[in-house]
Amino acid sequence: MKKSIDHTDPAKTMNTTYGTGGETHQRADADTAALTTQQGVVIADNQNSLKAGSLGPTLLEDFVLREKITHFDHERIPERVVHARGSAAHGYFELTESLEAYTTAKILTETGKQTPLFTRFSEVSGSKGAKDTAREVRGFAVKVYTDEGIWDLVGNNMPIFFIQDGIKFPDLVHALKPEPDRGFPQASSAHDTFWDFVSLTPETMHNLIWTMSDRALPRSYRMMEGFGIHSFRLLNKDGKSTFMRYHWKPVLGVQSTTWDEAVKIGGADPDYHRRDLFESIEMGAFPEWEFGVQLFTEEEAAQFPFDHLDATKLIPEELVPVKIVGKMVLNRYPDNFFAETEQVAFCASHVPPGIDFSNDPLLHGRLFSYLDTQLKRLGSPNFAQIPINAPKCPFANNQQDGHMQMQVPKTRALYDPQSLDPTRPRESVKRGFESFKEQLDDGVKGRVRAESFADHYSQSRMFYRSQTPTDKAHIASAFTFELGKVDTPHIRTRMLGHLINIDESLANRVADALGMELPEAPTPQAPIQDLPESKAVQTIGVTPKTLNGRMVGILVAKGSKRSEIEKYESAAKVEGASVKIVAPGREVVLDDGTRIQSDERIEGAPSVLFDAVVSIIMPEQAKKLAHDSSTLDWFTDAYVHCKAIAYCGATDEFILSKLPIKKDAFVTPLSDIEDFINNAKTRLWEREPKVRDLA
Ligand code: HDD
Repeated sequence: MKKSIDHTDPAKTMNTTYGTGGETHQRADADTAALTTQQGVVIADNQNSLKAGSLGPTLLEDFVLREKITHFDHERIPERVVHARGSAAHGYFELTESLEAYTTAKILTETGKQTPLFTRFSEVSGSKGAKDTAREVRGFAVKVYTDEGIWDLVGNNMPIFFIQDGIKFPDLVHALKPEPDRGFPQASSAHDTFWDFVSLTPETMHNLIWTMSDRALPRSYRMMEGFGIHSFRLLNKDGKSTFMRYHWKPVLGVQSTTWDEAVKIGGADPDYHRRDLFESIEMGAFPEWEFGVQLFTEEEAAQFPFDHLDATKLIPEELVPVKIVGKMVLNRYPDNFFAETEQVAFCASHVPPGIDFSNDPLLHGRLFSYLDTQLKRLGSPNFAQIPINAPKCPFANNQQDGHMQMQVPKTRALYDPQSLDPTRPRESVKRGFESFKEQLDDGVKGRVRAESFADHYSQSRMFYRSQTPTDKAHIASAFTFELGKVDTPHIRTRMLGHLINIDESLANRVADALGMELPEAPTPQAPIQDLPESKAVQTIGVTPKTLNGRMVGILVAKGSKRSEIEKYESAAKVEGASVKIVAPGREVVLDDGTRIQSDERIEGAPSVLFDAVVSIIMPEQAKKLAHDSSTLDWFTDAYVHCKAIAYCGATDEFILSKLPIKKDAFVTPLSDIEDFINNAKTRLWEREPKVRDLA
C-alpha cells in the first residue's frame, strides 16, 4: 500500500515538500493573515480535498472544496456586448477656465479643483481577450466623480459615428462582429457582412473613411484624441442653453502606427495598449489630455452646412475653434482589473445639473441602452453601489431591495411624499437637475429621418481631401485590404460606387489595386458639397515631432560597448523617450565585464514595438545574429516602417549589407547620435513608396 502524508495536522506539514509537484507551502502562524472560507472559518489545508481514505472518493461533506469550486464556477460575468476589451486608469480632472457664463455645473465652473475620475479606453469589436491593435474605433470613456453626481463622458477616438439613429446600432454591431454561422473573424471589419451593411447604409461613409485612416491604429491610448461626438447642452443660471461638443487633446499629440505594424504588434504583444498604459503610469509618465469645448448657439448652428444633431457630422475646428478649459491626468493604475476596469459601468445618461442633452437621435438611443446593458452585465439594479460606480458625493433615494443590496436603510418610509421620517431625503428645486425648457414645434409623430441628415458624402470627402499624400495612400490601401477580404463581388462593387462619391481618385486607386472596374456611383440623397479642408482631421499632418512618450530599442550582445549604450540611452531619455535593451538573451556581459539584464530577448521584442532602433554589437556577435531571422526582421521592419536606425560598423558589415536597406538620411552610423535623435522624433515617410506597394 502507498504511504500517504497526514495533512490533518497543519503543524506536521508546515513548510514541508509534498505532493507530486514538490511544492513548499507556507502556513499562517499566529501573526499572519489566515486563509478562511467566505464565512471566516480558517482553512487548515488548501491543497487536498476531504477523502474517504487516501485513494478514496471525495466527500460531499467538504464545504471548503464546495465553496471554493462554486465561487470559481461563477467568476465570469457577461462581457460588454461592444467595447469588451479595454484598459483603464484613475486620475483627476482640473478645470483651468470657468464656463460660468454657459453652465451651472460646478465641474465646469470651479477652476483649480482636482476632481477624481476613472477612464476606460477600449477596442470596439473584439472580445475581452482580443488583441489591442485591430483596425477600429477606440472607446474613450471618462467617469468624473463630481460633487454634484457622476458625469460619464462616454466618447470615442473619432469625432463622428457610423449611424444616425440608435435603432440601427444592433444591425451595425451584428454586421461588424464575427459572422454568426462561422464565429469569425475576431476583431476585424475585413469581412463580407460588415461591408455588406455599410455599403447599403451610406450614412456610415464618414466614419468609414476615418476607420480606414491611421486614426484607427493609435500608437498608444496616450496619443489618441477623444470626442463626445454629440452636441450636448450647457445650461446657465438663467436657463439659457449653449451647445457643446467636447474634445480630449493628448498632450503627447496624435500618433498612429501603420497597418503592417499593427498586424505584427498584434502577434508580438496583443496587450500592446494595456501594457503601454500600465508601464507609463508605473514609470511616472502620467498620460495627460487637455479638455476642450466647441461652444455654439442654436442660431450659429443654423448656419452650418450640415446638421449638428447628426452624429455622423463633425464641426470643423476651423469653423468653431476648440476652447481649452481643463485637463485630465491619469496617475494610478487600478488595483484590481475585475473590480474596477471590468465592473465600471458608464451610462451616457449620467450628467450633473447644468449639462443636458440635445435632440440627436443617436444620443437618445444611447440614453436607454447603457443603463439596460449594465443590468444584464452586472446583474442587478444595485450596480451603482459597486465602489467604482458609486458617486463620491452624498447620495440618497427611496430605491430599495434588489439583488446584492448593500445598503441598510433604517426607516419606515421609503417613499415620497411622506410625513413619518424627517431625516429622509427630499427633492430640491434649487439644486436639482433641470431639463432645458425647449420650445417644440408641433411635429407629426412618425418613424422619420430628418431631411437635414441626408448628406452622407461631403464630410467624408472633406476628410479624405484634407490628408497628406502618405495618409491618402494609407486610406486607399486600407480600403483595398478590407475589400480584398470581401468574397462577394457585388458588395465590393457597391462599395466602390460610394468611393466615387467621396473622391474619384480614391475610388480609382482602390479599384486598380483590386483589379476591378469602377461601377456607376449611387445617386446621393443630397448634393455633395466641397467643404473647406480641415488640418485638424489629419493624422500624420498633426503628429508632433517629438520623442516624448515614445520608445527606443537598443540591440546589444556579448561585448557591446557600455559607453555607447549609455550615450544613446541618456540622449533618448533626455528627450522623454523610454528605452529598452534588447539582446539575444536576458543577461549579457558588456565590454567592461559587467553583466546587465536586458529588457527583452530579440525574438520577443520585434522592432514594431519601438519608434526607433539602435544597434551596438561586436563583429563576432553580428556574424552570429546575421543568421537569425528575428534579427534580420528587426532591421528590415524598422526600415520598412520608415523609422530611424543607428548602426555600428559590425551591424553594417554583417547584417545591413545583406538586407535591402539603403543608407538614407534616417539610417545613420553610431557617431551621428544627434541626427539619430532628431530623426527618431518622426518618420521618413518618403521611404515608404520605395519599400511598400501602396494602393
Ligand atoms: Fe456605445 C459601450 C461609446 C453609440 C450602446 N459605447 C460603449 C463604450 C464606449 C461607447 C466608449 C464602452 C464604455 C466602457 O468602457 O465601459 N457608443 C459610444 C459612442 C457612441 C456610441 C461614442 C456614439 C456616439 N452605443 C452607441 C449606441 C448604442 C450604444 C448608438 C445603442 C443604442 N455602448 C452601448 C452599450 C455598451 C456601449 C451596449 C456596451 C457595454 C456598455 O455599454 O457598458 O450599451
